[in-house]
Amino acid sequence: MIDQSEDWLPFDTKSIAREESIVTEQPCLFCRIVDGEVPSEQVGETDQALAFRDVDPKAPTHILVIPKVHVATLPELAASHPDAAAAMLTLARQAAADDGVGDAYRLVCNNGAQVGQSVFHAHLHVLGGRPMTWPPG
Ligand code: DGP
Repeated sequence: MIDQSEDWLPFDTKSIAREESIVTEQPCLFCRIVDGEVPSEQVGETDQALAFRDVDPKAPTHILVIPKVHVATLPELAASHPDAAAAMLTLARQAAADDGVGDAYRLVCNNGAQVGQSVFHAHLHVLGGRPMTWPPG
């Protein structure tokens, strides 16, 4: 009978796997932008939120507003850090006004991979500066 347990091994395989995942796990892109490790064109900041231009703009104004704290989705952020979620809305409005579109902007939150979320750090898209159709695709 083969002993399939790992008890006989002279080291703790579970803790090695844990450490390897810490080393190999990709750090969150937007956390790296918050930390300044990844450059971005910042257009606004508060103590809880950051606004910067989307690298692949879909409108003349296309700004991303993110919380500085790492939470994967906006609904989760609203539950765990409601003040940071409110700060995002305030900063979105300010960033749109500063970008010259006043209060005529669309806020988009792609919540979940199935509807287009590709970065799992909560964010709002602030879109403006051109006519928009409804419903979105
Ligand atoms: P979403 O697909 O809803 O998760 O939006 C993520 C957005 O992030 C997408 O519109 C492109 C943008 N993005 C991805 N990588 C970068 C980056 O390195 N810098 C900036 N400024 N935006 C990025």
